[in-house]
Amino acid sequence: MDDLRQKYLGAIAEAGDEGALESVRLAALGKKGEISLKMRELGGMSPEERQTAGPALNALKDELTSALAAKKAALADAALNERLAAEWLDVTLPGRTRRQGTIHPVSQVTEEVTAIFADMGFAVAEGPQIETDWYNFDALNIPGHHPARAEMDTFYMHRAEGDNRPPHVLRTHTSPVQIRYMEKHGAPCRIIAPGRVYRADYDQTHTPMFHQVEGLAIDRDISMANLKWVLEEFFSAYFGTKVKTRFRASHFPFTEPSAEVDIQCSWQDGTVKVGEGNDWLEVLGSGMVHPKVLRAGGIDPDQWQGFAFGMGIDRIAMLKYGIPDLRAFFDSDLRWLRHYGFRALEVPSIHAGA
Ligand code: 2NM
Repeated sequence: MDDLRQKYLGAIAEAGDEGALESVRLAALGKKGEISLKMRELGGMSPEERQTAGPALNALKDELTSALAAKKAALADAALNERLAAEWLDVTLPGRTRRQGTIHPVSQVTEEVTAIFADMGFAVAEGPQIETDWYNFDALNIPGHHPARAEMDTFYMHRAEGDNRPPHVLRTHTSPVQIRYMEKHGAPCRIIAPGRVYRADYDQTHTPMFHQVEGLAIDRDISMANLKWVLEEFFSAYFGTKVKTRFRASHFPFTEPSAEVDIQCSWQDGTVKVGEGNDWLEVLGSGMVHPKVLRAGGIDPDQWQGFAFGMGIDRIAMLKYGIPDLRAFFDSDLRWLRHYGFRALEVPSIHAGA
């Protein structure tokens, strides 16, 4: 009995992991374990023998069971300590910072323009960038022979032979958005339509994709005077200083009369400053919406009239933020984006001025 005791207590002490410990348990106390077999032999003993062997075997079984449990707990403790040491984590370490992206000047300026016109009661309208030639041209009183319709200015969508849907183009202005808005909502209306437009043109000052914002205000008695006030209010808010405008007679198919609008500026050492000086900078086209255009939008020109205007977002972004090269806008150069981009959610500091 003592040999058995020594043998299994020794084996338990030596077991290095739970698997080894379980083997020891099975060898001693399992169904075919040495001690279990010995207990089965009790039945064949004389009562006297059984009286001493029985309690002794039971006591040994209890002792080994306790020793196994104690060792199992000790092994689990050791395993946990090992894990805690290996998975040690310094929660005081600073986080790994990831460089934040920036808001593109075009997005920033679109937001600024939208906010200013929203204050004057203009809603924002949007529409598809791929348009039918009816929405992009015919509805705007641009006839088939007009130069703006020539292949060289307009991107036409490819058409498979036998496709007899009307020709589709990449919109060359956001005016089709205004036609769709008139059709859907009727008069009166006051909207701006900012967005991407496309023209087959690429040089120092033109990119084949650029951004426009157009405005449209229709009511019973809207006039050029309202247009002039709205534009001066807009430019003054946008540039943060009183800006005078100059209207020059012009011509567009979709407006009559039409005017090109200049803003007051100064030229000094090759840089422009808006809102001061005696020079003028052309920034905008505008006019009273042509009766044919109103009719194309489903609005009765004998009942309603209104103004419309269009300007380049990229252009006014360059002017306000001193960005010299238009083509860099669309190069996705990270150094340029970090330099001219705006930080998202930037909290104004007390130094930034309210
Ligand atoms: C310009 C110049 C003048 C214009 C016209 C319209 C519409 F759809 F209402 F007829 N939207 N925008 C317009 C008028 C655009 O851009 C230089």
